[in-house]
Amino acid sequence: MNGSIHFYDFHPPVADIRDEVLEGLSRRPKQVAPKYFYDRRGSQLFDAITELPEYYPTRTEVDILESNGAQIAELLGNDCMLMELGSGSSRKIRVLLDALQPAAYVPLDISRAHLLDAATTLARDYPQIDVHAACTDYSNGFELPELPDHLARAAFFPGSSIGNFEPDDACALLRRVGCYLGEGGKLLIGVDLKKDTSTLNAAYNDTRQLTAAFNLNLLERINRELAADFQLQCFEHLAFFNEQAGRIEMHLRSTRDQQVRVAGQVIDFAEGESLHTENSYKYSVAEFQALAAGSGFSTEQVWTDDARLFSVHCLRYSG
Ligand code: AVI
Repeated sequence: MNGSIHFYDFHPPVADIRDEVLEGLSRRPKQVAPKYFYDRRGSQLFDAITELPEYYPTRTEVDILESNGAQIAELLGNDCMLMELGSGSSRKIRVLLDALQPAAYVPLDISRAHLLDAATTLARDYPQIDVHAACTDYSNGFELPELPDHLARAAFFPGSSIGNFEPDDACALLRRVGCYLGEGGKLLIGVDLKKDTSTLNAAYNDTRQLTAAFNLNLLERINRELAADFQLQCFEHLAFFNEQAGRIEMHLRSTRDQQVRVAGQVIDFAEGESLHTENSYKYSVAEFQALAAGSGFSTEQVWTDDARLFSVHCLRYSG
């Protein structure tokens, strides 16, 4: 059988990005959504972060997937159409493709160049699988191509990217995934677990400062795409676990009073003022199961590593 590759571009237009960034900069505290980290360089930096000794989530999740591939395949079923949210460099999916042998793979990602590279390589390496790659902001509605409707649907949402959404938004997103899957559809989702604060803080403050570079690259992207003049040396990376909220927060803190132009508007920053760039919620297994239940999913199976750093849940949508 010969697989084929289809590419669908639903990337938001620059005007939408400008409006959303300006709206975030007008808030108190200022904020920009983490989805804007992922231009080509941001995606490359994120890939490098996943290899860092301090950043345990990726290797732990891959270990869990590799150790439980046969059982995962049994629960998700072969020959399905497997959608992946936030596919990035599509590395983890290889473990699943090997175990599951789906008929079609539907990677969704907001980073166009990264998605295209990854989907092309994957289609070459797995010629028996049809690849339908869609560049889309899945956090904001669910724009999808026309897809074959004769295959059972399953979804994979790895990396604890669900933690980058506010709990209410996470619920709404899971509900949309459920509607796409239909009743009985399976979702395999990776969720980072609550743990000691020092391990969490180290994962977002690595000694090579790749996370700092990833955070600051957001300003470089805004400079390039929205005719802005952020001076990167006048902002510093700040990341810490907010125990009360149960999340890592990332910020860019202004090191001086300054004015920045963004798309023709002047934005004032006071010394010490922060631009909030990301939340990364951490859940206990029970907390996440409750969130999933609120979105119409029941738990079929949960796997964790021995140190209970990370969890992978197989969920079933019941509407
Ligand atoms: C993509 N996401 C799950 C990562 C996280 O851990 O929240 C993004 C990240 N931010 C800093 N390091 C990694």
